Amino acid sequence: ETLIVATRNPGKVKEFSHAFAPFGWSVKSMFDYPELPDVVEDGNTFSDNAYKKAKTIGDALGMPVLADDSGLCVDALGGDPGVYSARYAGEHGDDVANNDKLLTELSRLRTSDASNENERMLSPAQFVCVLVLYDPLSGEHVETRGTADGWITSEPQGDGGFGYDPLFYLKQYGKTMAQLTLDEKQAVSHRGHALRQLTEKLSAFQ
Ligand code: ITT
Ligand code: NA
Repeated sequence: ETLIVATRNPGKVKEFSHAFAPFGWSVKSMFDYPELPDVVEDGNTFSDNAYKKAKTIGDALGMPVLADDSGLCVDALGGDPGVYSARYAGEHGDDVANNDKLLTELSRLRTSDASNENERMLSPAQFVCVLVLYDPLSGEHVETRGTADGWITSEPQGDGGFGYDPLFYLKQYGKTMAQLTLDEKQAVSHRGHALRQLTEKLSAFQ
C-alpha cells in the first residue's frame, strides 16, 4: 500500500519511508507528483501550515494525504526560527545557510552576555513536528504533535539527518541528531513522537 506525503523535503521523505516500511507501506511524495504546485505556507502556526498542505494536496489528488510542518524553536531567540525554520537565512531549504544564520544569531546574543560561559556552549531548544492526515472524501482530518528537547551547540557535527540536526545536541546520547541512525532519531525525534501518536489514534478507529 502507498501513503502520499505532501512534502518536497528529501530528509522527511527518507524518515517517513523508513518509519512506514515495517508496516509494508511505501511512501510517495511531491517528487512523484511534479505537476502539483507549491503550497504557500503563510500560516502562523505549524498546525495551520500542516493542515493547509494536507488539504491542498489531498483535494488536488482526491486521495488521503499526510503533511508535516515542523521547525526548530530556540529559547534564547524567543522561539525563532519556528515556522520560518526552512527559510531562516532567506532561501527556502538551504540547510547550510540556515545553520550559519542560527550560529550568528546566537553568537550575537552571547557577546552581549559573555559573562555566562555555559550559555556560550549550549542553548536550550525544541524541535516541533505537527502531522495532519486529511481525507478529501470525508473532509475529516487527524492531527498529532511531537516535540524533542535538546541544545544548540556551537560546532556542527555529523552528516545524518537534515536541516538543523548537526547543531541539535542530545545530552542522553552525547551526540547531535545528525550523528544518530535513522532508528535512533525516530526513537527520540519530534517526528517520531508525532508518528507514534498518529498510529495510536488511527488504530483507535479500527
Ligand atoms: P515541506 O513543506 O515540503 O514538507 P519544508 O522543509 O519546507 O518541506 P517545513 O516548512 O515543515 O518543511 O520546514 C521544516 C524546517 O524545519 C526544515 O526545512 C528544517 O530546517 C527544520 N526541521 C524540521 N524537522 C527537522 C529535523 O528532523 N531535523 C532538522 N531540522 C528539521
Ligand atoms: Na513550514
